[in-house]
Amino acid sequence: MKNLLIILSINLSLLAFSQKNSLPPAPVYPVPTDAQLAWHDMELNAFVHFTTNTFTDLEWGMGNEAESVFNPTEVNTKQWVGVLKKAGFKGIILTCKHHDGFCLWPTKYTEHSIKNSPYKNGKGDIVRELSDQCKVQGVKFGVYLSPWDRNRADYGQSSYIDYYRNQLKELFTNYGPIFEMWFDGANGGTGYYGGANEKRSVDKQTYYEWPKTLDLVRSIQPNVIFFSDAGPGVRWCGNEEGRVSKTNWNTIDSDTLFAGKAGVEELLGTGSENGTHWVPAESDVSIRPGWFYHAKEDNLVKTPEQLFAIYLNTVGRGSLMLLNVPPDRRGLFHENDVKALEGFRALLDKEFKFDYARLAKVKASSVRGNSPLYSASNLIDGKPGNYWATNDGEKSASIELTWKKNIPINYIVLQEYIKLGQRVKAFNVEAFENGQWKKMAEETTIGHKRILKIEPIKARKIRINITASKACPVISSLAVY
Ligand code: FUL
Repeated sequence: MKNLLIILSINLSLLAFSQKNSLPPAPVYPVPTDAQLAWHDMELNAFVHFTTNTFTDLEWGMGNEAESVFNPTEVNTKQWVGVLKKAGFKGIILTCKHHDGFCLWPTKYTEHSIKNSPYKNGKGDIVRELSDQCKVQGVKFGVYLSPWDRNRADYGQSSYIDYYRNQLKELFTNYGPIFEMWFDGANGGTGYYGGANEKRSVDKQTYYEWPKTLDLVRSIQPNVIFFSDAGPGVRWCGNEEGRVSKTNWNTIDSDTLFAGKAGVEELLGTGSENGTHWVPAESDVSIRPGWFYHAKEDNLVKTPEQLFAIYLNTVGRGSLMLLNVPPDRRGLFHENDVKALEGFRALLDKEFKFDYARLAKVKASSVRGNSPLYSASNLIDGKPGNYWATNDGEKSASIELTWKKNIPINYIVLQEYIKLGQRVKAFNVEAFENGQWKKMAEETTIGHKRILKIEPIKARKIRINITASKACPVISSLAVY
C-alpha cells in the first residue's frame, strides 16, 4: 500500500510537471509594451537634421538666424523617403525644431518658422511634406522637438514650457500618426534668447515637468514611444558613435538614467541585468561627421563598410540603429550619401544572403514539456511568433545544428522571444571542425537580436550552449550565414 502511494504521488507530480511545462513559460519581468516590441522590430531608423544650420554651416545655431536664410530650392521628400526605404529603414525622425528654435512647420506659436522664409514664399511645411511622403511610402514618421530653444526670450521661464507643449499639441494633432518622439538632452546654456545673448541653465530634471508633458502627448497619441536619456520608451545608448555594449540589457532602473551622473553613459550602453523597467537602447549616429549638411564633409560620408560595422555594433547587439542623413542646401540627400546607403544595403544583402540554418537538422538538449509547441524546429522555421523553450528551472541548454556536408559560416544570429522578457545571461558557440568541437565565441546577452561575426569557418555542425539564464531560455530564432 505504501509503495502504491509513492508510485501514485510520483505519477501525480510528473503529471503536474508535464502540465506546467506544456503551458508557455511565465514572463520574466519587466517585459516590453506592444509599442516597444514594434519598435524593436524596426531595427533601422533614420534621422533627418534640417534647419537654418544647413545654410549657415553651423551645428548649433545661436537662435538669432534670420528666417530668410532657410532657402532650399529643390526639397524632395519623396527622394528622402525613397532612398531610406530602399536601404531598409522603417522609420524617419525629423528635426521639426533644433536648438536654434527655427520651426520647419508654420506653427502659430512663433514667427521664427518656415512661414517667414523664402521657401515656397512662406507657404511651405516640411513636416507636412515628410509625414505625407512617409504615409505614401509606408514608412513610420517621428518627430524631434528640441526642448532647449536658443531663440525664445522666455527660455528658462514657465511660459516657455506652455509654448513647448502647445507645439507638441500642434504636431501630434495635425501630423499623426507619430511613432516616436525624441527629447534631446543637450543644453549648452548660451544663446540669443530674444536678444539677451546670455548663458541660461535650467535643472533638466525639474524644469520641463516631463511627466505632465508626456501625459499630454499620450492623451493625443497613446502609442508614441518617447526617447530621451531617461526613456521612458527608449533610452540613449550613451554615445553618438553607433555602438552599444556587447552586454546589452533592455532593462534598467529609471532613477539611474539621467545623464550627467558619473558613469551613466556606460550604464546606458549596458543597461542593468536586474533593472526595474524595460527601456531599450537606441543608437544615434550620423552618416557624416556633423548632424547637419556641410559641403566640406562631402568626402567624409561613412562608407558602406563603416555603416555595416555600425549595424553589427547596434542592431547586432540588440539595439536599434538610428542613422542621420542630412539634406543639403538644395533640400536633397547628397549623391555621396545616397551612394553610401545603396552600398550599405548591398552589403547587408550580400552578407545575409542565405540562411543555412534552414537546411540543417536541429536538436535541443531539452524541449519544454517535450511538446511540439516549443520544439527546436521553431528556431529555424522563419516564424518570429513561436519559440523553443526548456522546462521551468532548466537555465542551461544546448541547441545543435547538423548539415549533410560542411558549410561556410561567417555569422550566427540569435533572437530571444523578448515578449516574455530578456533572459539569457551567458552563452557560447562551438563548431565541429576536423573531428572536434572548437569554441568560436563566448558571449553574454542576446535580447532582440544578437549577430556574432565569427572567424570564417567550414563546419558540418555547430552548437549553441546557453550557460546562464534568468529563467528557462526562450529563443525564437537561430540563423547561420
Ligand atoms: C545631440 C544634439 O546636440 C545634436 O545636435 C543632434 O541633434 C543629436 C542627435 O543630439 O544631443
